[in-house]
Amino acid sequence: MAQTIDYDKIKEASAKYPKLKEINYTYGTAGFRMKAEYLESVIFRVGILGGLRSKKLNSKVIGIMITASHNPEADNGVKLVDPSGEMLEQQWEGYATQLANAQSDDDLIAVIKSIVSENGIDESKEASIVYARDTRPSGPKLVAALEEGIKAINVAGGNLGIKSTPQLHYFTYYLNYCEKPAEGSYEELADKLYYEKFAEAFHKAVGDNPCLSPIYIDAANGVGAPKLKELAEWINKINNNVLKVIIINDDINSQGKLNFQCGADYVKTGQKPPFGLTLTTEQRAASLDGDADRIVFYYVDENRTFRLLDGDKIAALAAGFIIELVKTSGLDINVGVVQTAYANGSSHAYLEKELKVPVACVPTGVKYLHHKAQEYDVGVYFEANGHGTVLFSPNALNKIHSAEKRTAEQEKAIKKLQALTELINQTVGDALSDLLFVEAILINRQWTFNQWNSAYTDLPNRLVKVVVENRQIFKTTNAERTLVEPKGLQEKIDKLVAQYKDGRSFVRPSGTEDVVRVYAEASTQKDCDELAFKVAGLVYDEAGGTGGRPSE
Ligand code: G16
Repeated sequence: MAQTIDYDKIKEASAKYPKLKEINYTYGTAGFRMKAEYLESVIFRVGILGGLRSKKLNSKVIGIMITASHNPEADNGVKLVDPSGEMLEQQWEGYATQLANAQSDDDLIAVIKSIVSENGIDESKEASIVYARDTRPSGPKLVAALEEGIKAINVAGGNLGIKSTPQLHYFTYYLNYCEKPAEGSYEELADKLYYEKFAEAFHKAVGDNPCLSPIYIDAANGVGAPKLKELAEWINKINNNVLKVIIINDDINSQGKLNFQCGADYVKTGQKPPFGLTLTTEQRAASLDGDADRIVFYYVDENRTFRLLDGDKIAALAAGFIIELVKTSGLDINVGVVQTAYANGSSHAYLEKELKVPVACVPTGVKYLHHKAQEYDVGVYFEANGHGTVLFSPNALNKIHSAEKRTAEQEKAIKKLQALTELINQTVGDALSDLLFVEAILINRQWTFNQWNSAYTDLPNRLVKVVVENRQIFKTTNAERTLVEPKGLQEKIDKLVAQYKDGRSFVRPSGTEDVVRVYAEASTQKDCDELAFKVAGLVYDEAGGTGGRPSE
């Protein structure tokens, strides 16, 4: 069927989804994200953009995910996924913003036409989109708007139903680059192929090593709960003794529970366990976020102190294990780590000085980390908030999968590396794949969380949110570590930081929430808290703070 764009049809359909006049939309850190009631017109238009992108890329399948991940339940959001399963190319983020802000239906048509002409898009190309949503109550209505957009541009759409964000990324990649899927609905296949792949890879990576104690998983009352349950069933179908997960905060049906007092963001920011979990010494636990693309681990040590094993610790564990395997295997492969400004100073020092691995720092957002990580043979990237993965370049994969004539020890290391390449979801950070990856390394090492944690000691750190009138006035440089605007504010922050031993602080506007984030670290928790709230107070006073002034 020829799929020429019918502009009258788009205009007619668009009349049902008028743009809200007062809102200026921005494609941010992870797509459009805000209160769900403002999103219908945006999501209708994202359906159209997905069709254009697919036509532009020679009919490759484009993914669209409706989620607001770690945000409160009342928010929602949408992002596009490129055919390789990676985030949308940045130039097209600009098109997304232009489309979302087109005021009238005529403006919308004009923007579509300009995208078509700038990109030399052949309107008659076939195009297809797959889409999914998380468990938010606003999801079905937004899916309906998306479907109208997809229909208006006359494109094939495959509804995957409720999925985790990484499942959507993986399935998009699978449809474009793997064998044609067997018969069956996409909704079922997207689960089956995902579970099968990661369950088998986990067994390979674990080998005959004994499993560890059970791990409590706080699923943030989100999509991770049913998906992890099913994944664990697949794993234990192969060998019943290898993974013991106890899932808590798994209520996806009661309103108001998603990410509320639980989940990876709550635990990382508050540095405390989620609601509903009391840990005894050495009991192991982890928290996912609302769409299961991040994970942080934690436990309580023998002094009853809460210990967080965040994205920095995951990066250290993964890089340490991979470097050791690469050395043993004798393969000529380089390893690098990518972090953001939120990486703890101690983790940076550990990676550079102890593991002697190059470390790059980029702005917040998986898209930045992912691209930087592609510069290494093996690029390990994790944001401190638990979002990340490991990328194996085609060169590394080739060496790992075709190595010949090796000693038994080298052979073993290569087999392990092979398994790891399959176990990690290389399309995007994935809480479930990361959980299996971490667990496999710990099983291989037979380490407790305490042993994992002992690699280095975090500098005390604190994250504070400040609500301001307009967060767009905050402009940063130097991988978000320095404020350029509002003018003069950085100098004032520097003066405060200089008063504290090992002090460091930076300020940046969030790309997913309507807040400015303040990060601080210092040699003691007291100093660090003091510094964080002094900087937050400064931001509040000098840059239009609203609501309450931040206080401890
Ligand atoms: C998203 C992004 C992450 C980012 C986080 C917070 O995560 O994918 O890369 O770290 O937002 O971003 P910001 O500080 O700009 O609000 P998620 O899990 O919410 O999709």
